[in-house]
Amino acid sequence: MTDPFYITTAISYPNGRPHIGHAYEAIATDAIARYQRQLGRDVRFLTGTDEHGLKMVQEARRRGVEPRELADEMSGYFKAMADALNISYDRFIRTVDVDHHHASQAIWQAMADAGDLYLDRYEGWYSVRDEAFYDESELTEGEGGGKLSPQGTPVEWTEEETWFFRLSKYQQPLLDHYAANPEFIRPESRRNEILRFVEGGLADLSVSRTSFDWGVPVPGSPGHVMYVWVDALTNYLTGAGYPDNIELYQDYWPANLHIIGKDIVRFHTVYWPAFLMSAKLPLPVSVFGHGFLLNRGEKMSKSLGNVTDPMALAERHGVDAIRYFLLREVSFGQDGSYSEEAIVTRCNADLANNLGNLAQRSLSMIAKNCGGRVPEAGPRTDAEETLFASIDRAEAGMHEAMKDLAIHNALDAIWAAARDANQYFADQAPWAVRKTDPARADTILYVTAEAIRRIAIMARWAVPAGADKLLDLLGQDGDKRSFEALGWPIAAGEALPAPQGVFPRLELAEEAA
Ligand code: ME8
Repeated sequence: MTDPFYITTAISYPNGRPHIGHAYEAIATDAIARYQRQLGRDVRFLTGTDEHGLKMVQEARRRGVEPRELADEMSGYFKAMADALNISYDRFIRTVDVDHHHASQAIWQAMADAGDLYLDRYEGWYSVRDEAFYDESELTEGEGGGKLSPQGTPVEWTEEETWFFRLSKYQQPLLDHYAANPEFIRPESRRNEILRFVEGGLADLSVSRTSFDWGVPVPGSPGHVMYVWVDALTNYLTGAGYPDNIELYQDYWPANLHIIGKDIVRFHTVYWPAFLMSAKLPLPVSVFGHGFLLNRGEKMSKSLGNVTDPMALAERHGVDAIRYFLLREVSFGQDGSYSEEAIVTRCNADLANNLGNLAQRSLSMIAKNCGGRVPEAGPRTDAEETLFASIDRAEAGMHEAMKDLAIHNALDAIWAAARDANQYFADQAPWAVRKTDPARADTILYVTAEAIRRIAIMARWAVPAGADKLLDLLGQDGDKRSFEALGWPIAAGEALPAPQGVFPRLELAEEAA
């Protein structure tokens, strides 16, 4: 396998429909996956749903259905969202899949063989909303007198016989791993948080449940199902063929990048590597904890009634607009805020007025004045040199930013070139120049088309539909859209299809205005 790159999202709980936070994570991960493909890497991209656990059991009970029925229905909405948002996953995994049960039991057996599992009685606090155990010292007093987890969710006292995993044994190996691999936890702020947590000591972890049966059965231990996070984390291995599909596994494990939200960094950078160490499996290269999306600066919640349906937003404004807004406006790694006004303002400025308008004007002139063929370019002036230097800078800036997964900075770099291309077109005014110097007007149109081509290739991983439409309008085949193709200038004489609008202007919806 040449240069494999295995990337994953978290798998979402399908106890309700997807919200915009789920859409954000899928879009950001997809952008990185597409970027890596354009670099020429052999990308495998996994996403899906996390269907076991008490949270699902309780929601199903509330609705008067079986957990499986709830999971089937809601998982369908997550898959439909991924498809609608142009998420280029290779597999949509469901933790009810047969091969996933098999993988979970295999890693369990490996941890048992390592002597890391023992039966004992669990007595402690559990948050169903977080599907997490908490130490008494981590809890705070809620307003109603009940105790709250560090995430602000209610906890309940739990007592049952369960299997335990010797997490305590892995404190030092984990600290050693963090020290030797600074890239393992990103960004830096999350890394520091985890270092402090692990340095504080690790208690063994309860990893099975006996009070309900909606989960992966523990091998050889009737009545026990695995703690939902044990099977959930294992999805990344299932998606790489573990344990039976040796070929897939050898190609893609260990994963290069797990993209997850900031609330579940502990599971991914403490429990997960400890399970893998115990099972003697290689660790993922990097875990990146992104921030949370806030609705006009406020946390989304059902009780506030401000949970946004990403599908409705995408239907109203278009998929590329939602993708571009979230990727450009939120500093990747930090929290970000969205509102309809902000989406409309940002997308009209960058997509419609800037790139879309430039393409529409220049391609219409090529259609009208150059017989619909890319014109010949004559000698370049300083104006052309300056524009191409700006595009070169954008390319370098994009790659530099993406090394740190600074997606927003990568887009900022690309759009600086788009602004310069617009300025070039306005300053050079080919419509006026044509009256006195048609050859020079042709050069300006050629250079503009070439600039749009390069910008579209650079923007493709973020706004795939619109960028591909631009490349169609420029007569560029599918094999001319990787980053390598940035160095293959558009050919004069190329016959172009009739120009069409790309990136339409957005209107603010009535109710949001
Ligand atoms: O945590 N903004 O599932 P989940 C941005 N099943 N991201 C958000 C968000 C918001 N407002 N709300 C949630 C789970 N997320 C587990 C994961 S992985 C082996 C198991 C992110 O449906 C959240 O941080 O609660 C997580 O990465 C993902 O959405 C799924 O959240």
